[in-house]
Amino acid sequence: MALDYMASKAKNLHREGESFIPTHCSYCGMQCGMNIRVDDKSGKVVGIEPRYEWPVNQGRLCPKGVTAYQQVEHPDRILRPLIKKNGKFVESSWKEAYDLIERKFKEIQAKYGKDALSVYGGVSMTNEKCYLVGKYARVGLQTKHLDYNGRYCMSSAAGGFNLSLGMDRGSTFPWPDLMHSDCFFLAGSNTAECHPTSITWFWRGRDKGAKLIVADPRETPTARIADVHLDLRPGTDSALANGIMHLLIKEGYVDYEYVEQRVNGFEELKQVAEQFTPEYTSKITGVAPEKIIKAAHIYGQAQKSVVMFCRGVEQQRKGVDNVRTYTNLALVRGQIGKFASGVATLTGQGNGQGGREHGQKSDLLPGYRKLTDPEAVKYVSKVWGIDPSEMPGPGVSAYEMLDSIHHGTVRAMHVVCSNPAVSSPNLPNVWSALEKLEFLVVSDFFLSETAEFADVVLPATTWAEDEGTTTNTEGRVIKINKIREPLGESKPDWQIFSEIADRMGRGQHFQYEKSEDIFNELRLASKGGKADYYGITYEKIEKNEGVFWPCPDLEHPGTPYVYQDSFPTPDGKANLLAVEWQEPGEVQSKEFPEILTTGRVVFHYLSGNQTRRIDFLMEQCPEPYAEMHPEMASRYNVQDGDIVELETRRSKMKVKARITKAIRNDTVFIPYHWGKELAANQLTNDCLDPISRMPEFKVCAVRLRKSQGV
Ligand SMILES: Nc1nc2c(c(=O)[nH]1)N[C@H]1C(S)=C(S)[C@@H](COP(=O)(O)OP(=O)(O)OC[C@H]3O[C@@H](n4cnc5c(=O)[nH]c(N)nc54)[C@H](O)[C@@H]3O)O[C@H]1N2
Ligand SMILES: Nc1nc2c(c(=O)[nH]1)N[C@H]1C(S)=C(S)[C@@H](COP(=O)(O)OP(=O)(O)OC[C@H]3O[C@@H](n4cnc5c(=O)[nH]c(N)nc54)[C@H](O)[C@@H]3O)O[C@H]1N2
Ligand code: SF4
Ligand SMILES: [Mo]
Repeated sequence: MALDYMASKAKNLHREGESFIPTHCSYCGMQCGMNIRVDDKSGKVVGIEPRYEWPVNQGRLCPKGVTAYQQVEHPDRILRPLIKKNGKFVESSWKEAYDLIERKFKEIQAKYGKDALSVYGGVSMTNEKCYLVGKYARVGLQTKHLDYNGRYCMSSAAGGFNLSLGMDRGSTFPWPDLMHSDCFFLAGSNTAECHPTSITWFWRGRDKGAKLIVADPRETPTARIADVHLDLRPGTDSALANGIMHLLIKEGYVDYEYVEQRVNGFEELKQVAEQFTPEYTSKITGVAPEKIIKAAHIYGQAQKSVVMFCRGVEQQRKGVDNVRTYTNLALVRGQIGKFASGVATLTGQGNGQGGREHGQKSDLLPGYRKLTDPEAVKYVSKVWGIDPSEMPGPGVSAYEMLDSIHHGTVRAMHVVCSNPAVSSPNLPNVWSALEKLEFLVVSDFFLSETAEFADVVLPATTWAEDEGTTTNTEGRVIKINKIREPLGESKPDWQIFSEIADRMGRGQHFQYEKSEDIFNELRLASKGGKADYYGITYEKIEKNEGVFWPCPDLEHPGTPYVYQDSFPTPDGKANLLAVEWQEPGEVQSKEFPEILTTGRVVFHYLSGNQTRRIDFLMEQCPEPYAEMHPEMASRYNVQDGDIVELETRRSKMKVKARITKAIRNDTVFIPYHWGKELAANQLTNDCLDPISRMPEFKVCAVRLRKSQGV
């Protein structure tokens, strides 16, 4: 009935002379279903309509989603390769660009060794491209230096889930389950702005009485609708989670049967949690004891609860610990592996999930196989047709790769689908590194701040000009459809990788005619790994509203719920983490007395290179600002709209003050979607989590003053 209604609604949207091609949004990990409207005569993209039948968004789209199509025919598109000559970009042919790349790559490798080349990838690409970028670096360029922007995004969740649950799948349940849950515990997630179409699932749940707990230093639009808002001091998440654990244990909310059968480490955890009384926890976190008690009661009493977190808890020096201490809560309540309950990290980028499974990370091979495992190397080498001795070993993480330019380890870089000159921490250090590179190639469809540093810019296609698959926040593998032919002379990334590999004399390993050929190779390469895609085909995805991995064979229906019977750890049990809280990498001092945190607004996406070009989004939010509490503003004699100068140990910048009670009075928040002098990342700390190597974007010490000039 509901579906009939939705189908008829979708039908009514169809216009004469236009085709409607189903696909998914180019932006966040919700991967909302949408139809792209194409003018039949010109073949041009003219608009967008939601897909009412798609289970995850059911017709809803956010402001970025409804304008996503405007990227495709945008006048700023790069249509031909660009070569920098005398400091200016000049259009060139593909042949000229490839000639130069081949010559420089070969020269640099001959002079400094194979590993002097590096590849920096991104997960707005399809699974096919994310898989191939790994093979391109390791087989095409024969370098170990490969990493990607997901290192800044979800690596702490990945690290935490691997250690606690034995595998890194972002969600343990499908999203529509949420409306049947009794309690949502959201930590460090501004869902209403960053995964807006998720909010309706919470509302549906709340219509039936479900409760919402939000842990965030700001009273975000998400926190505003919460039953309890835990307004913690940035960087204190594991203490907060331990404080709630203390109460779950003390007040009899532990599911001892589940713990006994399925979980290791309860006694150690109990010992650590003992000291985290509400008062002690409050002292560290700044959250009132009553709120901690209320949250513990709500969460403890819920029969079907979900703990969900996002970058607020992950982008910290102790991001992995944070993820694990929040996961502890779901484990002791016996919630994981069941309907409408469990644990999830909200996937950031469109293909943040799939893009980290198939060997784009410096230490991983397809299917989550490890580069340090000789059997894994043997298996993947066979699929790739190389000798295992030719497989480069593990490289270093994204930020470390950029930093290593200063040490002469990395001499040239190919950046694909990322804009690290905006998105990296401690930008002054990154900018000088990019300047030092002997040769930089950037593949993008819009000229980014990173591309401005490049010697050669290659025009890639947008998501609408090629087909492929992505894996959404649920772990559901879905199909992205080709909407139109590539604009100008732009080419899909997989074709660019294959052509450069061919120039490097490795063309025999890159014989593909279409994305599906690559997907079929990925299926084989992932076969038997934890993220097993072998049983997934394009046809199966289209027939079934996507397929959840793992899916080991063609008859297998896919796995919407993971960990139902056991965890993929050596003993089949999950591992609790007992850990003391530690201060963030940088704490407030007399010199730098306030806390700086950074994040997002609903109207912009990541480095902003895509959304800063969309008029509607720019009208809504043209520039960054510093959000601060009236009490902080009065400490510095700042009025709303004044220009303030913020300074950290790295650098300083000027932005407008936005005064609001919706933030702690010791914390300043700046959205990071702008570059150059407007980049929040000039200020952030490049301190890394020891396990995930993720930078601490969410906490550093800052001082501010009212600025006299602009
Ligand atoms: N509109 C929009 N949507 C997006 C994106 C975008 O750029 N714009 N990007 C996508 C991507 S790639 C990602 S990764 C996700 C990110 O989605 P989110 O993680 O939800 O977004 P952020 O704004 O980075 O951070 C979330 C919240 O963490 C809070 N926070 C800061 N410090 C702490 C802390 O120490 N502890 C806790 N508990 N919270 C803290 C911030 O106040 C903020 O409200 O969004 C995806 N969706
Ligand atoms: N201070 C601070 N910094 C942060 C964060 C934070 O919260 N605070 N969050 C971090 C997070 S979670 C993330 S995900 C990163 C993101 O950081 P980036 O990866 O640098 O951000 P994007 O804007 O997604 O950059 C993608 C680029 O690739 C292009 N592009 C998009 N799709 C394709 C494609 O298919 N092919 C090619 N070749 N190009 C494509 C876009 O035009 C854009 O220029 O930023 C991180 N940095
Ligand atoms: S919620 Fe995410 S996937 Fe959905 S329309 Fe918005 S940006 Fe696109
Ligand atoms: Mo992200």
